[in-house]
Amino acid sequence: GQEKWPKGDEKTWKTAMRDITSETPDITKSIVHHVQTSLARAPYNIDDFGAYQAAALSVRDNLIVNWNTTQIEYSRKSQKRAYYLSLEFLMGRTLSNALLNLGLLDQYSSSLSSLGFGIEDILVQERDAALGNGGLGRLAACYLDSSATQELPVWGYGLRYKYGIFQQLIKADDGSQLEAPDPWLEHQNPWELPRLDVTYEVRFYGSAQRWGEGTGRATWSGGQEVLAIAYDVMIPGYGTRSTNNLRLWESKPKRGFDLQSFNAGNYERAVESSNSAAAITSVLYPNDHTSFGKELRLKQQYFWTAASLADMLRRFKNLEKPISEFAEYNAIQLNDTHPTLAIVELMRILVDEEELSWDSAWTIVTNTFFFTNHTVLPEALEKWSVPLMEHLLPRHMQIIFDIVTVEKRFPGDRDRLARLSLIEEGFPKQVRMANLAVVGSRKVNGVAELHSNLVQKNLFPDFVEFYGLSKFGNVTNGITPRRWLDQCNPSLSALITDTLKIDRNVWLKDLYKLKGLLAHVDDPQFQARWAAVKHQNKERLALFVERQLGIKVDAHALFDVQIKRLHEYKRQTLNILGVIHRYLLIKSLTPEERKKVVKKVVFFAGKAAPGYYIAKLTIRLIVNVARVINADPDTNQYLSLFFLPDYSVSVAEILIPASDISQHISTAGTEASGTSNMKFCLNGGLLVGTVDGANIEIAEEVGDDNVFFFGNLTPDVEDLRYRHTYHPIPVEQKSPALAHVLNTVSSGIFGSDGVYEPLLNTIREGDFYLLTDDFDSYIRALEMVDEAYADRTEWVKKSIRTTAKMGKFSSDRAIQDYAQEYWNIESVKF
Ligand code: GL7
Repeated sequence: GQEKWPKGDEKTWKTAMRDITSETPDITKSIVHHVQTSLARAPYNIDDFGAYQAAALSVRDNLIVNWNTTQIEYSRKSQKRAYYLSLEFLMGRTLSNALLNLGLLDQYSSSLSSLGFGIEDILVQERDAALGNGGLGRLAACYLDSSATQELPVWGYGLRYKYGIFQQLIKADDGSQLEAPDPWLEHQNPWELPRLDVTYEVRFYGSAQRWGEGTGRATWSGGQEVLAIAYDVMIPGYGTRSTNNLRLWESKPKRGFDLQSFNAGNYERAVESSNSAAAITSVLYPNDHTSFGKELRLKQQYFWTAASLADMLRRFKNLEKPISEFAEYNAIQLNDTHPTLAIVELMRILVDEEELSWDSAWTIVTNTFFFTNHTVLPEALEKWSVPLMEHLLPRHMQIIFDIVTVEKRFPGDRDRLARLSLIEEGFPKQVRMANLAVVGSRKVNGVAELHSNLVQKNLFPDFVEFYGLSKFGNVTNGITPRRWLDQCNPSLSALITDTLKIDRNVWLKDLYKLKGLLAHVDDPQFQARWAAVKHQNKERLALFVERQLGIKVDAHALFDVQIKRLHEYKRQTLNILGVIHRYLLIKSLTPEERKKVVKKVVFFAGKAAPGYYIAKLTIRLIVNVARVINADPDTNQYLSLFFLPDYSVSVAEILIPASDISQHISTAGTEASGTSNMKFCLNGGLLVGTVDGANIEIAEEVGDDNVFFFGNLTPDVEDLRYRHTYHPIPVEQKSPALAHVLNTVSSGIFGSDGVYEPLLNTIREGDFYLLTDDFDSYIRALEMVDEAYADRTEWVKKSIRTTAKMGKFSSDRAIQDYAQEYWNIESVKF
C-alpha cells in the first residue's frame, strides 16, 4: 500500500526512522544512553537495579518498533482479529522473555558484561507482573506468547491492577500465612506504554428508559461516569517481528475532582468521588475458584468489558464496513464467565446505539463470542444478584430479562426451562453468568478431554440437548515451551538442540520434534548428560532454598514437588499426611534399616486465599511438620521438607526444572486440566497423579508406565460421597495407616493446642475430597516411585521419554485449535 507522510519530506522521515529489518543499533550505546537520559544517572552510581532499568528501556525500544509495525500491518490488512478477554494475565518477568524472543540474549549479555554486570544478576532485579491467581491467569499469558509467535492478530484485554496477587509471608512464631500488598508499579514499569489519548467513559448506576415500541431499545443515562485509560503491553512473538498487544485498562475519575463539591468548599467529598473511581482497578481479587458477589468485582467486570468493546468498535469502524459484518471481523474469547457482561454490552451497543433490530443484534453477538469454562466446582460458578445488577447496570438487567423472554420460547417442560434459565429463582433472584455465556456464544469449550465431557454431561446437559453437541468442544490447555523450557532450563534446551541436531528455533516452534529424542534413549552418554542437567538444576534449587531458608539441601536426594494454589480439592493435605506417614515409618526403622530408604526432599509452595481458613491451616501444618522433621537427627538425612514462601512464576521457573517427581493429586473430576503437570513433564519430571484433568492425556502420550497413577476414578466419586454422607465408615476401619497419621497430628507433636483439629475433622467427617478413599493407594504409588528411582538408568529413560512426548502440550497447538476451529483467523505475515 501507499503510505502518506503527514508532514515534511518523505526522505527525511525515512532516513531518520529505524528500519526494523536492519541490524539493531549498538546495544552498549543504547544501554548507556538510557542511563544518561531516561534514568538521568551517572555511570558510576549505577547498581544492578539501575542496569536492569536501562537494559529494559533499551530492549523496549526494539519492542516498540516491532509492535508499531505489526499494528500498522494489522490495520492495513483488515483481516479478522481475535480478542482474549481475561481478568487475569500472570505474566511473570519480561526482560528474559523479550530477549529470547527477539534473539538478543547473547548480545545483551555481552554488552552488560562489558559494562560490568552479569546478566543473571540483572534479570532477577525485575519484579514479577503477577496480575493473576493461578493456572487460569498463567494460561492467558502462555496464549499471548503463542499467538504472537504464530503471527496471529490476537489482542489481550485486561485490567491494570495497581496491586497484583498479595505477597505471602510466613509468620515466624506459628508458621501461618500473612498477606502483604504487592505494589508492583512502585517503580516505573518499562514494559507498558501509557496511551493517555486512548480513553473511554464507562457509566454505572443511573436509569434506563425504554423507547421505540417493540424494538427493545432504551436510553441509559445519569449515574456516575468513570474514565478508562489504556496501557499497552508489548507481546513479542518468538523468532518473528510480530509483536502483539495486551491492553490493560486503568480507571480514573472523569474529572480529577468533583468540581461542584470542591467549589462548595467540600474538599473531602470531592476527593471521595475520585477515590471510588480509582478503586475499580486498584486490586486483583485474590480468590481462586470462589465467587463472592462483591459489588466492586462486578464493577471491575463491567468497566473492563465496556472499555474493551468500545475500543473494538472504534477499531472496527475504521474499516468502514457495515456493522452487520462485525462478527466477520471480530472474534471474542471469554476466559471463564468473568467477561460475560460483554455479551450484554454488545447487545446494548447494537440495539440502543447502532439501532439494529433485536434479532440482527443477537445474530451478531452469538457469532462473535466464544466461551471457555475452566472449572466445574460449584462455588466458582458466578452468580450476580438481580437487585445489585439493577442498581449498578439497570440497562443490562433489562437486556438480560429480554433475553430470558426470548428464551421462554424454548421447548421443554417447566423444570427444564428453570434449569436453562439465566435467572435463578430465590431471594434474591440471581443471574447465572455461565448460562448467559453459553446462550450468548457460538461455541463453548472445556480445557481437557475429561473436563469438556463433564462440562457437557454435568454442567450444561440441557443446553447440549437443546443446541446439539456441535456447540460444545474441547481445547486441551497448553504451555509455552519458550518460557517453560528454553528460558527456565537453558541447559536442557542446549542438550536437546545438540541431540536433535536441529535449530533451537525450529523445535521450539514445533514441539512434536522432541520425539526425535526417543532415538537416543538407550545411549548411555546421552543418559549421563540428561541426568547431569537434572542434577545441576537440583543444585540451583538447593542454593535458592539455602539462601531463602538457611537450610542445606541434599541435591542427590529425590526431589518431590507440589506447587499450586492451596485448595482442598488439590489435596495438599493428602501430600502432607503422606509425608508424616513416611516420617513415622523411617523413625520406626533401625539405623541399619534406614540406610535402604530412598532419600527424599519434599517441596511445597502456593498461596491460600486470605479468607480460606482450611487452606491456611494446611500451610500452617506443612510449615510446622517441616520444623519437626528437619530438626530430627534420626531421620533428616532421609527425609526433609520445605514450604517455600511467596510462590510466583519466577519461583516456579526454579522449582520445575529441578523436580524428579511432582504431585497432581486432585480428587478425580475436580481439576479441569492443570498446566504445571505439563511443565514438569516437559522438563523431564515424572508425575504422581490421579486420573484427572490433563494428567490423563499426558499419560496417553507418555504411556501409563511413565506416570504413577493412583486413586478412585471420576465415575465413582459421586457414589463415594453419597456413602460418606449416609453410611460413613470410621477412618480406623478404612485406612488404619491414615488413622495413625491423623492421631499423631492430634497428639500434638506438630503443635499441641488442637489447632489442626478443624482440618483433621474435614477428613474424619464428611471427607468430601475422599482422602480416606485414596490414602492407601496414594502411599502405594509413592512406594512405586521409590522402587523406580532405585534403578537410576531406567528412571533417566522414563524422564527422557516423558519430555520427548510433550509435543501436544505446546500452547502453540492449543492456539492453533482456537484460531482454526473457533475464531477462524489467519496469520498476518509481513
Ligand atoms: C483453572 C483450573 O482449575 C485448572 O485446572 C486449569 O488448568 C486452569 C486453566 O484452564 O483453569 N480454573 C480456574 O478457575 N482456575 C484455574 O486455574 C483458577
